[in-house]
Amino acid sequence: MSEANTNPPLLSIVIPVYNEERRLPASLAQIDAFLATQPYSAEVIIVDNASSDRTAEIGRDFVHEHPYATLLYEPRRGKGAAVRTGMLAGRGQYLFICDADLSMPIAEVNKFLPPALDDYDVAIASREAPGAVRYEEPAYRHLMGRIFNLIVRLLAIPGFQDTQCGFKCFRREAARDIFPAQTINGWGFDVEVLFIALQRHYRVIEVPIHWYYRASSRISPIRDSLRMVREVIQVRLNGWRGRYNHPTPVHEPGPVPRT
Ligand SMILES: Nc1nc2c(ncn2[C@@H]2O[C@H](COP(=O)(O)OP(=O)(O)OP(=O)(O)O)[C@@H](O)[C@H]2O)c(=O)[nH]1
Ligand SMILES: [Mg+2]
Repeated sequence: MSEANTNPPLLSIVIPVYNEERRLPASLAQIDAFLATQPYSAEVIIVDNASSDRTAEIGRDFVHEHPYATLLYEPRRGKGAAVRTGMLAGRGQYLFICDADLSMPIAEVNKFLPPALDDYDVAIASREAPGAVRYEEPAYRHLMGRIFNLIVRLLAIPGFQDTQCGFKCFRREAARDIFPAQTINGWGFDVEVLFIALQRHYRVIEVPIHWYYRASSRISPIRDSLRMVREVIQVRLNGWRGRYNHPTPVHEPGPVPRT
């Protein structure tokens, strides 16, 4: 890595974090070791909202020791809110959403970058596309994911087998057009940003990855699943009402203006 502080980097890695004191230190260490071996420049943006454990402190310490890293605080709750803030703050040519659990090994990020991949606007990691491998996932979690995907395909986005994986790469121009129009702050934001991307005719592709299940205490299977279905319905209604039809000016920070 070089000159990450002066010139815009090639890659921004955006990590939403909520109560990640157990997983974050190892993940940041792995990302740091990986980036040190890569020829391109990169930055890391950690976005916390109201973690009640030592997450913010861990982030602060890391940022102190690594000039290419930034810690942001997002007052609105939810993964979607944190991701939007990070994606709009990133300076990279490619902006990569990255779950703190690194259930996709970070080295796979190169599958989303030139020279491996270039001809796209949005590339989403897929655990279902041909070539993908899932390790250690309990059958009930896979089943829940398949049912949710069916709902997503019926109601909002036909044609994508996995919209929910926490690793997605956006070309800068696409990110700066799509994320200001995002209205959903919860888990359903993935469906919304893909819906907006497709409506605006961006090239969205699936990238098969190797994915390791990591148990999470953040998702409540029943409550969050119902909320996510409501959010998918909201995306469908927003689409019908034309809410995503017009470009939304970037207003940072503060509430996202509605179209
Ligand atoms: N900032 C922020 N991050 C969040 C919030 N909720 C979840 N996250 C982050 O979103 C990422 C994904 O969360 P996980 O708990 O791994 O959920 P998941 O990957 O969908 O579910 P699993 O398959 O069980 O791992 C992690 O980096 C979390 O820290 C939130 O409210 N705010
Ligand atoms: Mg996870």
